[in-house]
Amino acid sequence: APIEPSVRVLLDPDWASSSLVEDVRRGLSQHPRTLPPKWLYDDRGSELFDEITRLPEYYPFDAERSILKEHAYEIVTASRATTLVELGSGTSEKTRLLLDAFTEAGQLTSFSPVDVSERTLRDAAALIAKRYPGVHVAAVVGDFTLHLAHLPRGSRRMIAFLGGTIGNLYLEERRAFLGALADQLEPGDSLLLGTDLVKSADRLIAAYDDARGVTDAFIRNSLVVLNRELGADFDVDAFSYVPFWDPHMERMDLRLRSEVPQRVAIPGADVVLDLAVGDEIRVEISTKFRLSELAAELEHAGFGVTSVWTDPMDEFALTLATK
Ligand code: AVJ
Repeated sequence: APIEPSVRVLLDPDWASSSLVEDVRRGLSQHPRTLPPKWLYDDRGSELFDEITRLPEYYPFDAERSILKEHAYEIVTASRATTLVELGSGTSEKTRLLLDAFTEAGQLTSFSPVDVSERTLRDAAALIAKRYPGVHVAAVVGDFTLHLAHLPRGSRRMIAFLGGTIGNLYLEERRAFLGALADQLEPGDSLLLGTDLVKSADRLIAAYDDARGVTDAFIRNSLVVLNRELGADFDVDAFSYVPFWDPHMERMDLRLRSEVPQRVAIPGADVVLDLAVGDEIRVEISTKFRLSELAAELEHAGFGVTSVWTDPMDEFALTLATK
């Protein structure tokens, strides 16, 4: 029988509500009004994101998978890791390509997926424990921006941060995150970082404004989360979804725009929001990268770039950086 995965919960039961209140209060007082994207992943949001990854327009998922299909063995052997830690692991679907390569190389003793979504994490951990009976699965329910100091120890770790999720962080957050991560790692540990690359605005906009409106529903679900968690009274249909490419910051900027003058009460955060027609709330950014700048950023944080792999169309990159 497979060894049961262990699940360590670092988020206290109140975390979701207290940190949501703070995030909402702080974010909505900024210009533009901003909601932090981690709140997009409630059960419904996780489902919608899963659907996004299967959209024909959403190229990053397939591009990253094609890199892993082609190069996973090279990646794991280059890392020489025996412990794999995955940040923001979600369903860990693509991670199986890494786990298969680790198995083939006979290299892996333990796997730790880290995610804020406990439900998704428990399901993923159970599946993986079953499929890789020789690997010790130690899942962590945690926020990778807060809990880096509690990353599982282990001899020679590879920290995988896939999917382009780092693109969700604002510049200062990204610097702080990479610096804090580097500080936690021992010499020989490595980071496998997935980043989406700068490309034509048309291609980008299509990926974030899909024909079936799945991304619209995903972004709009942020208001449903506030209604449920904070007793807010957002009229979800009184907004339109406005995704655009910001050429200066080189990032997609995904917003909801008020279509009517409205007052929204968010009692759980003690906030009242007065919105005029055209007022916007930014729900998510998705930064796109250039490889030379990314390497400089990683080096500045304390990493050395070992190798970079891209897909055949050079749309997405996986960078292995070593401490
Ligand atoms: C999961 C953060 C990588 O930025 O492309 C997809 C999230 N948002 N469509 C991304 C997302 C809208 C996605 N990441």
